[in-house]
Amino acid sequence: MESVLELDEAKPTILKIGGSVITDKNGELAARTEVINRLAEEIQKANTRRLVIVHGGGSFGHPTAQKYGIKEGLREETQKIGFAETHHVMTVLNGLVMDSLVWHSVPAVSIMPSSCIITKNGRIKTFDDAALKMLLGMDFVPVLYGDAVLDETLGFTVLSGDQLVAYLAMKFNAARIVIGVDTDGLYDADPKTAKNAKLYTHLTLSELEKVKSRLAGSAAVDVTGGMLGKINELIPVVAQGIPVAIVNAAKPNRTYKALIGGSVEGTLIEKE
Ligand code: IP8
Repeated sequence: MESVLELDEAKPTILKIGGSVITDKNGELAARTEVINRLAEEIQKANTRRLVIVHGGGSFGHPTAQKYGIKEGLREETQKIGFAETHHVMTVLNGLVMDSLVWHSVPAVSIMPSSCIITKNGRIKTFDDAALKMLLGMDFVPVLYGDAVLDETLGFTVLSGDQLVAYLAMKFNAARIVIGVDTDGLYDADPKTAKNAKLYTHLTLSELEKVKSRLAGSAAVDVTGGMLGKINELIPVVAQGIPVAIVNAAKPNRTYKALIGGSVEGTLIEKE
């Protein structure tokens, strides 16, 4: 069966760009500027109407957040500089993404999640989305990212780009989500370690739920943690009828092709 992503230009498209695509996760503060530039070119070429971009943290947000235990919340004063540092390095990575988008003539405007979102126990509780709505209505391209945010119960925490994508898609009734990762899509095992890992080209909601329980029950939880987290966020989105395309954004043109719609080179997830 051919996996085809339908386009509805009146509704927003949410594009997630994985931190592992735009940074080198083995380094520290190691941006892949050539990849960022290529993606900016693809985004400009696709010229998608009502596009929202969310990017991840990669080797910017994650090592700092981990060093200070930011996700687990505020327990001691010394973590405060860690919260500030985690947020700051995300603004640095965001600056590099913005630089590239704007110089490629994409009318992108950055929205800082830590300034408009408060979570409760790690889940988004309030989101002041007035600016985002207005930007979208004026055909700007709002750009958000995983960030260190304030949390009503924990003091602060880490908000993943994946939670943000799912939240935005449901809140704005998105036409579709495109997720750019550094593998060819969603596999039945980690393709980086399992040689015979099989790529899913199309999944329904019930098949996705089965994949989730397989991944959750396998010994490979650690290595697939990122993908399992994504699946958890995506299940309610797909249940709401929003299709999701997972493509390899590290390879040229896959993101462009997913953005212009039609046949998906990767994994397409649909309700039925
Ligand atoms: O890479 C996390 O965003 P993600 C951002 O989308 C931070 O999980 C601050 C680590």
